[in-house]
Amino acid sequence: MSTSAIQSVRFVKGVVGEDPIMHDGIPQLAFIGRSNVGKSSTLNGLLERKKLVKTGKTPGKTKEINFFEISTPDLQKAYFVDLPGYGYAKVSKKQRLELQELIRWYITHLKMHSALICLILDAKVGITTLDEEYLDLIQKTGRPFVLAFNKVDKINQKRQNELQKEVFNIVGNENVKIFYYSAQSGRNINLLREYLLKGE
Ligand SMILES: Nc1nc2c(ncn2[C@@H]2O[C@H](COP(=O)(O)OP(=O)(O)OP(=O)(O)O)[C@@H](O)[C@H]2O)c(=O)[nH]1
Ligand SMILES: [Mg+2]
Repeated sequence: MSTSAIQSVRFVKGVVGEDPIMHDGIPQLAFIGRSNVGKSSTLNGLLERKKLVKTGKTPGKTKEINFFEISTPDLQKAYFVDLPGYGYAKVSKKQRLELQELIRWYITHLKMHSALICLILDAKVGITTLDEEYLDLIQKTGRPFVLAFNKVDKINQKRQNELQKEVFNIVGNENVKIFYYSAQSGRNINLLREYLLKGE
């Protein structure tokens, strides 16, 4: 068995604001990204449980910040945190702003050393203006992050090379950690899992 195998997982709770779980000392791996980019599918892929987290064709599926507690042989306990997506056009402006506030609140309230943000991007769509805004916010907080392009089953190598250049232009840091994977086909999701769990 791989040393990064996840031994167990359980859903703990969904939060929509201040909650003790934010500060209980257990490290958080947070999945943030546009609505419909595949955050929940990524969690299922990483956990190797197809239907643990609800996913859907209609954007706006996830409405709360959902905490899943996992345990691995190396890392005692951690939370995988599935957030609602940003940028879903088909809800009211009020709802959209509320979700935006919730995501921003989460990012800015994370404890510095006990969190890693996984910003999920759509390999087909590329980095949108909204993605750039959240990336900017994440970078300003100084918290560690990785960029994870999902849905690579929809693109070719040429497009992947273009994305790489786009990232360097935007982030201006050659050391930024980037993943290209598919939650659907499972391609390269093991690389993302290894990194998130072991940092390598
Ligand atoms: N082609 C392809 N489709 C994918 C992939 N990952 C997810 N999808 C599809 O994208 C849609 C959205 O997936 P979700 O996992 O619900 O996305 P989400 O980011 O959690 O969406 P919200 O909760 O609404 O923000 C579903 O129809 C998935 O089947 C992938 O790697 N490739
Ligand atoms: Mg979701």
